Amino acid sequence: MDSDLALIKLGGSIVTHKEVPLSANEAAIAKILKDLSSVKMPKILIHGGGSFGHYWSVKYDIHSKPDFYDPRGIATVHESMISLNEIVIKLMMKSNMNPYSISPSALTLNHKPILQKIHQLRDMANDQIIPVCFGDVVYAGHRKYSILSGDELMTLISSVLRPNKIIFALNVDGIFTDLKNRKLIRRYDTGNAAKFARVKADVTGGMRRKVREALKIASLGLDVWLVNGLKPKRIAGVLENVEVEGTVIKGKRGNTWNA
Ligand code: IP8
Repeated sequence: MDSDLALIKLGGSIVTHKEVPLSANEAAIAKILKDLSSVKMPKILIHGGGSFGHYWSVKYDIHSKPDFYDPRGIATVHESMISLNEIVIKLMMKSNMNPYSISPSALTLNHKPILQKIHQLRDMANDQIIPVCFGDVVYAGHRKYSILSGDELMTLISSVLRPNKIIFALNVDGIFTDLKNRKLIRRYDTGNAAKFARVKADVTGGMRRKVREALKIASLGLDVWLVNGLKPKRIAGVLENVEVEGTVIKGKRGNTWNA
């Protein structure tokens, strides 16, 4: 059975000013937290890297492919993600939430979920603690490292915990049929072959990666929402079953997607 649990990813374009290196968008984060703090359901939060982790991973040419990378780069990317995470955690404390930061290294081994650890996230969420994880550079064994994106974490956690609310918060309203006329796809049934807009990719695949991970999750039979996190009440609205502007990808077991 799918559990009463929300899994929410705040994208890097929401938690940071993407164009300004090492600049957190504290105002946007605080607004989202204000809405979220009034919704009582158990939650797990994930956040992206934006102008922190992505900025440094581009500079040091570190990718999702396990490889030998500059140790200074690995330390720098990780340190920047810890700094960004600390900002998010502090804002959550201010919003009277009970966050608990967990590094993705503690939840995964070679990009696979450590089941017991992932199950503990739900136990913690049921105790009104909000586990907060983030995209990061992780050790991949044999002197290799790789970027594990927050989007990938969404899929790993969804596959184990089957949350009933899975939300990717973006800086756009959802998925558009094409970028020119910006016609929003409000509901996407994975059986149909819809053409998604081609969008600019960043180091971990940007929107394309997000859509691919969302479709993977939907193929587990779980609904996935993509909503604009910069517009008030959209994330909270999904949690409260209020109809909001955005895209819902309807879950259907077995469908796969090659994006
Ligand atoms: O922003 C990747 O996480 P994402 C974070 O969810 C790093 O793709 C360290 C690049």
